[in-house]
Amino acid sequence: AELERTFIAIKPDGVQRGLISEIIGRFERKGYKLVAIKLIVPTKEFAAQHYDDLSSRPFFNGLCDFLSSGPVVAMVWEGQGVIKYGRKLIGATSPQASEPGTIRGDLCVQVSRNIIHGSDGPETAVNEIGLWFKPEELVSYTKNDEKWLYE
Ligand code: YYY
Ligand code: MG
Repeated sequence: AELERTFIAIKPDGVQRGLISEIIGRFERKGYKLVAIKLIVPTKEFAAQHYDDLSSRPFFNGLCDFLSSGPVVAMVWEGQGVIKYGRKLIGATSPQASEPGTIRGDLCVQVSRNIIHGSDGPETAVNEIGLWFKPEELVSYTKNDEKWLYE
């Protein structure tokens, strides 16, 4: 059905805290389709590329150290409105401001340990998917429930 795709990553804190299935479950139950997934420990250089637009911010160095400190679950999710609605599922950047019911609102406390990343728009989605995945790592398939999710 809908080919909109976004890049979602469970950061090292989310992995270490045992929240992989909880986070994947929320995207899965919503009705989005997983089209790529891998567990990877990014280098600091790779983390800096990923967060390239934040390089002038005071927290940039710590952020890149943190993202490269352990395994990250890198994923691509597909579905109608998944970029914008994925950000809604995730919640506000600071967990102190994230609404209850969102991933950050329900599952974490501090902005620098906010467990998940999601692309913030169509352009960043394309760039981030291209940075983290080779084209052949994206799997196109028909999911059985699509005919019940989309008319
Ligand atoms: O897209 P999102 O993750 O919600 O926030 P960004 O503004 O892109 O910042 C990326 C990342 O940086 C954020 O998830 C945590 C960290 N960070 C921080 O440690 N301290 C801040 N004041 C702002 C962001
Ligand atoms: Mg961002």
